[in-house]
Amino acid sequence: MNNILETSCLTGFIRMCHDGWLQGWHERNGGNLTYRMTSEDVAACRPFFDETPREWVKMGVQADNLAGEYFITTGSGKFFRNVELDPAANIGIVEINEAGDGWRIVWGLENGAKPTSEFPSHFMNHSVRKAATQGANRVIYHCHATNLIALTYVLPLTDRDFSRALWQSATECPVVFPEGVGVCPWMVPGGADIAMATSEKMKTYQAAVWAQHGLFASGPDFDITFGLAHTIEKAAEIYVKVLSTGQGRIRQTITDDALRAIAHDFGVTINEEFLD
Ligand code: 2HA
Ligand code: ZN
Repeated sequence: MNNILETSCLTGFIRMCHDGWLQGWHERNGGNLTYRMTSEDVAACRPFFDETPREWVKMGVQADNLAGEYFITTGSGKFFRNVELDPAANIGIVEINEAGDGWRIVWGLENGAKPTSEFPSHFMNHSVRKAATQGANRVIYHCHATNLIALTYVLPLTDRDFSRALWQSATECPVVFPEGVGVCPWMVPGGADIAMATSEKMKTYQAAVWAQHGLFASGPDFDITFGLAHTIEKAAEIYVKVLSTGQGRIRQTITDDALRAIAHDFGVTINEEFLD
């Protein structure tokens, strides 16, 4: 291999950034993506790492189970739209220190760029999802999914209300996220508080809604994570159309027993707390 951009981890990462841009979820510098690399990914990329890594930077959050890990991350203030055109300027690879509380850039993020402003949230979510999935989770994705954001103005901001509205809006939803989704109230982005609130939700859920802001989604690989975000946003779009065309009146929907029947036939455990 002659070029780090030919590695499967970077081609997959860049493709997902472009896919998100094509969906319209990444206006300006909106959204961010991180991927926890496997040891094979690190071995394939290491020959292309900078000769001298950059300075260690403390994060304000800490996780023992991520000490020594490597992440691919989008850059702070960078536009998803530009990632494919110039990966090394818009994304990079960071190494986490042995204390699990700091990062340093080992590749990319050229010209003084930094990891995403949401790196603390991504980091805490990686820690929680890594533990919850016995190491399977590797991707955390934040996007400004339009219809989902719209719903945070009209639905009660509870896990139950959002989970039910999404499940009822597309028959595949209870199969894709049978545990439901978490909802965080509006919070200032970029800091440790929103990181902690989101990671609390991600102990139970694969995805969390940020009121008046967007979606946090997790998964084992790029396809599953993007597919989860896509499924949630598609269901939100349907629900927005249902509310709009019916002027708020819903004539019929998927019943709770029908949701149970889907879960039964597809072999998933639906969160009974959210069913009547
Ligand atoms: O990267 O989306 O939440 C910009 C954002 C912050
Ligand atoms: Zn955002």
